[in-house]
Amino acid sequence: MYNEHITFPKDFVWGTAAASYQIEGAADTDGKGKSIWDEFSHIPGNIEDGSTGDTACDHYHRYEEDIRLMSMMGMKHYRLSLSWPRILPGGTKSAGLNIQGLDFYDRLIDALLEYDITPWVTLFHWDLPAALQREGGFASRETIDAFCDYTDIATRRLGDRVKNWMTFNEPWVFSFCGHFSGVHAPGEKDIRKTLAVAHNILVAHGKSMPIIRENIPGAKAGIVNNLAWVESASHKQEDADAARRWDLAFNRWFLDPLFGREYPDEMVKWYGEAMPEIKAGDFDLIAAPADFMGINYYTRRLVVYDPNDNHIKAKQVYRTHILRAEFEEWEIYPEGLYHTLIRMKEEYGNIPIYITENGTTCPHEMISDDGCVHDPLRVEYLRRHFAAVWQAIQEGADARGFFTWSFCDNFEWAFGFSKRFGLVYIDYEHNLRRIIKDSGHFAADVCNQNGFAIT
Ligand code: IFM
Repeated sequence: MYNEHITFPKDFVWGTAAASYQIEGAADTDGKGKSIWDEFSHIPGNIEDGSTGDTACDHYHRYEEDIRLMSMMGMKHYRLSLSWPRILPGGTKSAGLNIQGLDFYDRLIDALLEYDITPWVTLFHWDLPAALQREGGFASRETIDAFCDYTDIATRRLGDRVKNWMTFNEPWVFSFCGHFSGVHAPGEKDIRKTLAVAHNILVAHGKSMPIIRENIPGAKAGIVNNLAWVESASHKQEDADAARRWDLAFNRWFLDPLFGREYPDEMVKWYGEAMPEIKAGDFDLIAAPADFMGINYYTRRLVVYDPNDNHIKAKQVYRTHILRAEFEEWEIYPEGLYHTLIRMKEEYGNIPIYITENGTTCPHEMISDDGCVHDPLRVEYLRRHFAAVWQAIQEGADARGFFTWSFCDNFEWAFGFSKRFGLVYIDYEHNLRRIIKDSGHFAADVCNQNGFAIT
């Protein structure tokens, strides 16, 4: 038996992450406007367990307790998102600013800093003001301007204390799940709109980057993409082609234009008539230089050809013998994170990367008789993904930080509260009390030691 310690580079950033609609609650409090998720979650049938984010973890009122917990765990960084309609209830500057909303984020940021926790702020984690959706949402180019105004307001107010900014979280999920499969807000099913939304989000990202930089000298800014490692499930040519299309549509559709390469030709031809309007100069805007990219990585996609699929004629397959998390049959495949980081190094200029999300649900999580929450699968999942990042760093990938998803259990979108991703358990039955899970203690140890022992 040997005992070795994996040590991460000095200054490696360890933290946890969460998002406004998933944890804040206070849906109608202190002047907040409605978001598309407030409306979507209230439509019967949209959320698996019939829940809404009206109260969620009540972080709006319990943020101090949450930050104390983070601090007790030794977490030094926290990735949060702002709720756009809490700040601009009608979506636009002209519809009016809600000072109380900004005041909340002021208090939140101050409390983090008091506990020596560095805030990393995402401007858009899907809770678009409902008023903007009524005008076409991100399918309309006017929303790009509204986003820039919102960016300006948020960065002016918080920029003296927040230096790390992310424009959008997971453009793929927002555009495709919200506008193609319709399982997320706003619940549309239209490929033209989907591609327009994806394009306009990228343009909004590019247009807002200089605003962030102008308002905050020394700011670090970037976008967060959810990347999957895609492989063909067989050696058959049709499966290999399907896997290539999956990679193009899921990963490269976003990465290529962000890195100045426009959209991949093969997919442009594939989408044909459904392609969005691209204005002169859009690609230059999208490729605005970024300080880093956030990567949310959860699993590998094993893909086969599927003639019935109405998008790219491809579908994901699941193998039964491999280690998997319960959630959506997500395979536990840390090698995919390693490969993704190496790919960013080799194909996308080795931009500094932060793993802005990684984590898992576990089946049958509960409070044990000893009052603790034992989640060995999550501990194992995290250990393997931390190790994958470490390995990629040894091989030259510029990975600089890791935010575990999520700080606490929360509203998991269309699954409601039925899926738990937290390092901290939320007891929804008993006053939302918080209990640090075994995985929370493990992540805390890794953060405090900047690594862990492998035995
Ligand atoms: O909870 C989500 C998060 O909001 C975005 N990335 C994936 C997580 C788990 O599904």
